Amino acid sequence: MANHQYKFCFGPWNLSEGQDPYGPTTRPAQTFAWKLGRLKKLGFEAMMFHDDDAVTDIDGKSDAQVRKEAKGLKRCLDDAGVAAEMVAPRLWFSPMTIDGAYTSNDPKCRKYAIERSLRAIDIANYLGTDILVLWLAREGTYLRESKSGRRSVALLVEAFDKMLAHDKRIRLAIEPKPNEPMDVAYLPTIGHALAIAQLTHDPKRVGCLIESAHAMLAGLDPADEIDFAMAFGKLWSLHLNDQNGLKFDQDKPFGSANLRVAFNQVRALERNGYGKKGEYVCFDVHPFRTTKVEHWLAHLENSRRTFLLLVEKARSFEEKRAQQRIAERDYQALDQLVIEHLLGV
Ligand code: GLO
Ligand code: MG
Repeated sequence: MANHQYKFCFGPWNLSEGQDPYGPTTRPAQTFAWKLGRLKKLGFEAMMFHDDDAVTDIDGKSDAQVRKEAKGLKRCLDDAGVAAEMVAPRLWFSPMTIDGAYTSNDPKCRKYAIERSLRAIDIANYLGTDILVLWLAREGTYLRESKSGRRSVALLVEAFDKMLAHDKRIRLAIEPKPNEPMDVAYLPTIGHALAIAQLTHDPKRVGCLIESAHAMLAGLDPADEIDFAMAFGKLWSLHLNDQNGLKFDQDKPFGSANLRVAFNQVRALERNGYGKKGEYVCFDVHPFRTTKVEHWLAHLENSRRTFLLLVEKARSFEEKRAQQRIAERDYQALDQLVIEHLLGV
C-alpha cells in the first residue's frame, strides 16, 4: 500500500444550526468568515461551495455582479490559503425547481436549471476549481406516473451536454442518492452515474462523487462503490459520513454508526490511491441537533481524526495473515482477525 497524505475539506453547510423538519434551529447562524477561520484552524485544506454559498442571492444578480463577488471570494480564499474544492448548483431551493430541475415537466424550469448550472460553472472557474458537483436532489418523482423515466434520461443527458459544451475543462461529478427528498431518484447509484456518462458527448469528463450514507441508503457497501468508481478512474470527490440503517439521511460523523464499514472504505481508498491526483476527502457531516455552540466543530474534527486513525489501521492490517486465511478459505478466522485488529488486541 502506497503511503500518502490526505487533504481534507468540508462545506459551509456542514456547520449547520440544528434545524430539522420538526423543530427550529438550536444554534445561532455564523458568518462565512468565522467558518473559514475554523476550517483553517482544524487543519482542513479546502472548502466546498454551493453556487449560492459563493454568491448569495445569485438569481437576483447580473453576470458582472456574480463575477465580482466570486473573484472577491477567491481573493479571500487565497489570503486564507484555502482552496475551493468544487462548486455545486443548488437546484432544490428555488420555486423554479419544485417539480425537478433538468427533468422538470415545465420547459421554463428546465431552462432555468441549465442556465443556473452554467453560472455555477463560471463560478467554479473564478474560484479555480474544475469540478462541478451535481447532487440531483429533485431529479426523480414522488409519483412515478408523473414523468417518463426514458424522457428524463434524455433530459439529463441534454443538460450535461450543455454544461460540457459551456466549458471545455469542466468535469461533472455526479453525486447519486437513491431517495430523499424524492421518493425515488433517477440516478440512485454510482453505476447509474457512470452509465449515463457514456451517453454524453464527452464521457471522460463525467464522473462521480460517492457519499457513504447515500450508498448505504441504496443498500450498497460504500467500499464497493469506491472500488467500482476507481476502476473507471472516475472518483473525483468523496463525502464521507455515516448512516444507521435505512431511514432519513443522517450525515453522522464518519465511523459513528459502523466502524468496520468505515474501515473498509478507508482500505478501498488506500488500495486505489485516492488522493494521489489531488482529490480531497470531504466530510458531509452535520452536528447533532443537541450539540452546544462550544462543541460546534466536534463532528468535523472527530471525522477527520477517525479517518486518520483508520488509515493507520488499514496500513497496519496484517495483510499476510489475512491472505493465509483467504487461501485456506477460513473466513471465520479472517472475520476475527479484522475484529481484533479494530479492537487493538
Ligand atoms: C444531501 C447531499 C448534499 C450535497 C451537497 C453538495 O444529501 O449530500 O449535502 O452533498 O448539497 O451538492
Ligand atoms: Mg453529500
